[in-house]
Amino acid sequence: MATPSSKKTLMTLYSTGDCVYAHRVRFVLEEKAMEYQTIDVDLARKPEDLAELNPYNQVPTLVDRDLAIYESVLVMEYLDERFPHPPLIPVDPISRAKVRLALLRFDRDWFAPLFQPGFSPAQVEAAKEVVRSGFASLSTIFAQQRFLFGEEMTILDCALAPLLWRLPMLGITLPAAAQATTAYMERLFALDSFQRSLTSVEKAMR
Ligand SMILES: N[C@@H](CCC(=O)N[C@@H](CS)C(=O)NCC(=O)O)C(=O)O
Repeated sequence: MATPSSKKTLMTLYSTGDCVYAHRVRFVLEEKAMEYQTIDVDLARKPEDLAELNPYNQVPTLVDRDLAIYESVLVMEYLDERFPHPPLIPVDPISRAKVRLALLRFDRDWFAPLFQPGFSPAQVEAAKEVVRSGFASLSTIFAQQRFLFGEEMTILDCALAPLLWRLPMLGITLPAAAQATTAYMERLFALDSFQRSLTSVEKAMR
């Protein structure tokens, strides 16, 4: 019989059905085969405790026992350290630094203009072209290796997959020559963990 002390406390993810950043975290949680519960936040009427847990009052916010952690990249890193299998961050310092720098660049140059407020329509259009040509030039990498950082999946792939999923919604079409990127994208989408990460809103995006 379960005693109070043996009861498992599920992690709680504050998420929305369409948030590209929360999608990253859902993907990592599924890749790690974690059990968790989701609080589906209505951003127009946020639950009061969200601001207590996260001073920025945003999703994704993950609560793991006494810890509330936010910022999708920090949450992905925390999950990888707390649940090391399968590993999603390389072990050597130089590779780790490279992965972190790439995440920073993708967030600033690709995600921010497309998913953050404060950008003009012209900046958004310019960012779409940057993303389209960026994924096209990554084709040379995907022609040689299965994932962005090598043969194993990393948090870089977990960060990019939700953007790739949203390309049709954003009106971004990959050029025909970017076949290897398209194959990479299909490989990610075919993963059980990715399929499980999708909310009903996201399922309807494609
Ligand atoms: N840099 C943050 C961005 C999170 C973010 O922008 N979340 C949006 C939803 S996709 C949000 O909570 N917006 C409501 C608000 O800022 O008040 C991350 O990577 O987690």
